[in-house]
Amino acid sequence: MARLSLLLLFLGLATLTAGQECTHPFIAIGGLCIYIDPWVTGTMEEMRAICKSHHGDLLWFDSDTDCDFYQELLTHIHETGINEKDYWMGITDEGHEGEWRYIKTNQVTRLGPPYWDTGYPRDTITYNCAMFENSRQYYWRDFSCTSSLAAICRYA
Ligand SMILES: [Ca+2]
Repeated sequence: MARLSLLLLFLGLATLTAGQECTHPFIAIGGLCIYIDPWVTGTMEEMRAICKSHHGDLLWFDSDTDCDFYQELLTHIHETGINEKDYWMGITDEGHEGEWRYIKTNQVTRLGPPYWDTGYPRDTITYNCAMFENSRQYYWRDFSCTSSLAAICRYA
């Protein structure tokens, strides 16, 4: 009987993990809870405030070597037809020029492929915020933080 209960417990946990629940307006993408509104745009700071008002933050990755989430995010963006926009993510080198860190975790991001576009980020204090650019097939580039873009929020 104890063995059966244990089995049921394991099955229950497995179901919970597979059918990940996200709080509105977040939806499950690649194992994370993500919120994207392509019609709301603002500076990186403004968009971060919007993410935070939904108990999230601008997108950060847990591991630079795990491309699965990135792949599923891009598939979602293309399949839902919101692939004509550029999006902020939570990466900056503001205050530590040349060292790009996730705002949420303060972890240093890896440079080069598979995320950053060739030649980016550049060596300038004019561009201190990172974005996914539609015209670069959503490879990352550095950009002026005061530009007006949509954002990808992740539940925090
Ligand atoms: Ca910079």
